[in-house]
Amino acid sequence: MKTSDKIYIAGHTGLVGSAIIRLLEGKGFTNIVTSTSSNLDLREQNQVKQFFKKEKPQYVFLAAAKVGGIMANQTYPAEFIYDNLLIQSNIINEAYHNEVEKLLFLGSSCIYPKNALQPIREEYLLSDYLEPTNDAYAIAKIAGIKMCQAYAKQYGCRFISVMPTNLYGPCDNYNIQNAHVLPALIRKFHEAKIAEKDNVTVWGTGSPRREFLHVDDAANACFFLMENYEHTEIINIGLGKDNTIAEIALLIKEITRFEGKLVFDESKPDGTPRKLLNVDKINALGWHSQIDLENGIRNTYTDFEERYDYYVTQKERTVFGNNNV
Ligand code: GFB
Repeated sequence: MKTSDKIYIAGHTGLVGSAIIRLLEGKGFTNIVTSTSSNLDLREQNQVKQFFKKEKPQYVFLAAAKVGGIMANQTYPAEFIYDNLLIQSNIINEAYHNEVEKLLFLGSSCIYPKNALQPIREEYLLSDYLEPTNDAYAIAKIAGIKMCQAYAKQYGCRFISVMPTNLYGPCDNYNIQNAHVLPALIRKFHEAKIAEKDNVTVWGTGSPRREFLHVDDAANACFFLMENYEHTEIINIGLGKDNTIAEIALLIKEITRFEGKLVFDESKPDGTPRKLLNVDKINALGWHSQIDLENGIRNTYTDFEERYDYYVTQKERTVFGNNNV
């Protein structure tokens, strides 16, 4: 990509989209196109058609999706499947009709089977049953992958699909009911410290294992793959290490300097027992993550403290522009 190329970031206000914009601007890209959801509803076919016809982007990062944590996925499966199928189908189809040079579609590690062998290799896709708490979202993302592959096969489109692990960082969703675990716990511990509470509730048993990648690393990987990856097979993005939720909670407790106890609420779902991606494929191409978990969470907590009022007053952000895959 040249710095003058026209690049559309779908989902630019979300976790991933905003990180891609920070990265591109830092590299001197000057022709970035975005549109807010009040000006362009990506679920509306005709609006997306008009937008592509007018803007004619050369490259597309498809980071727009309806996303949320385990409870949001479990509570709103209809919205997760309907909105995501529409958003991605409209963008992928218009990218084809408007001769976009290359498109990168962001999937999610929840596309893999619930009981997949660990670390999860790309070829385990569709080899077994999905985790039921997020199967509607996962099916939508799998449809997006298959759509990119079908357009590549039938029309020769350069549409690639990348599968990031659980992400965190600036511009996340901090709405406790709908958020992913990391932002939810940052907010819970921070507010418990301020209110001098003696405990914080962590959902589930604390035993599930998750891999967390800082979103600036994920954005960096997306840029790298846009430049260096030409295959239709999916490719994982992760750092290759995981932790239990209890370990993550203890780390956040330490970083936020909360002095009380953790209480595990086992009435809340654990979700899939383990999600650790095999990242041999992207590592072999020459990309490696740069931000370790502790520094990444410290940086995220500093951003959260500095922009606390913004994060807690913002409208509920499950519709992405807010991608946290
Ligand atoms: O991040 P999370 O909501 O999503 O939850 P998943 C991860 C784990 O953290 C689960 C536990 O075992 C939760 O029970 N947990 C503990 C909490 N305390 C909390 C809390 O306060 N809030 C939340 N949210 N969890 C999502 C999928 O699965 O991962 C999405 O539902 C997407 O589709 C995303 O793929 C990356 O990792 O379980």
